[in-house]
Amino acid sequence: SSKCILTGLWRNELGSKMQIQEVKGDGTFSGEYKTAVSLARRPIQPASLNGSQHFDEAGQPTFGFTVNWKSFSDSTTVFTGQCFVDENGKEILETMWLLREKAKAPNGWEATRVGTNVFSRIKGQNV
Ligand code: B9F
Repeated sequence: SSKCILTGLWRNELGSKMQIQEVKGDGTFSGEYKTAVSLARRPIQPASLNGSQHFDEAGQPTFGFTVNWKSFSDSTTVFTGQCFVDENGKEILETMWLLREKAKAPNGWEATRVGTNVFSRIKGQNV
């Protein structure tokens, strides 16, 4: 079928990869995020992710997940997006993200970054 389930291995246009494990009956899932980019002094480490997806009859579900960069940074990124499947069965995840950098005090205008990422499924790695 053309229904998109997030389980599997995905790569975005930056080269970052994420592995999403089994999506549970209530739509929740967890996995691992390996960012290809970082501005931290400490080396990049895999980060845990936790999220939730809808189950959509049309197979183009929305979802959200949180990445906790705790192994090398005090910051947190949230992603929200939607899975689309084209007529050839190719799946993409169209997302936007917000990254909160730890600030020393409230009201810091500079503490949140925003952006977009598009993920494609890495072939043969959908289990
Ligand atoms: O580089 C980020 C970071 C946070 C605090 C010090 C370094 C951690 C990695 C974020 C990776 C982002 C991108 N990767 C990807 O696949 S998450 C959204 C993008 N999509 C310096 C200070 C605050 C940010 C950078 Fe930092």
